Amino acid sequence: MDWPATFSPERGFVVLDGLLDDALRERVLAECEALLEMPPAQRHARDRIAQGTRHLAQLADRSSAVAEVLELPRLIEAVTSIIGPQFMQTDVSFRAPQPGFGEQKLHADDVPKLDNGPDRVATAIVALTDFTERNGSTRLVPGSHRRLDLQRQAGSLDSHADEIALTGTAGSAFVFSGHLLHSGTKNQSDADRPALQLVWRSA
Ligand SMILES: O=C(O)CCC(=O)C(=O)O
Repeated sequence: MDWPATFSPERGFVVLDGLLDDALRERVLAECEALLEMPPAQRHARDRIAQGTRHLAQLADRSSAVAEVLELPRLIEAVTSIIGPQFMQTDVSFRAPQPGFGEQKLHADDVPKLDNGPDRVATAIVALTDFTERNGSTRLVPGSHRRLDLQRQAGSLDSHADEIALTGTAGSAFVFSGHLLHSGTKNQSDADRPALQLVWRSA
């Protein structure tokens, strides 16, 4: 697949190959694993296992390694190219579908766009393991942030003819307009598929 290496306004996404080096990726994973092992009384209220998927919430304040990821210049540059330089972080979480789980409907991370005005939301999925065709990689529909007909269907579509699977190596980040239809897919491998899920909104 020919991935855009700089943000493509028409397609609505960019792939940051190797954003995290192995050392930072392993620290993120280790700190997330430690949080997952916390006794229930010490967990964040929004940490949960739901539908075979492990979630950790509000990681900017709970993991120094994740806080470092949020400062990476290539990531900030990609977000800026989608929603401009003034933004706030609205979600910093960890999502790891276990084998057999993770399938979602195609959705957007904002209410449906009613016009083709500027994008207000940017989303990044940071792969903490290789994303393959089988292990629940994220999928998206290129250009759907500008398709008002598809915006109205966000949250109700099981699939779309134009969807693509975002496969890539561990440490890569997929950064896209939060209005783009996207979703997790079913993890058909025998290992968890951990990733960071980051969302920004223009201020
Ligand atoms: O983990 C993924 O691949 C995407 C998850 C997602 O889009 C969501 O949970 O809203």
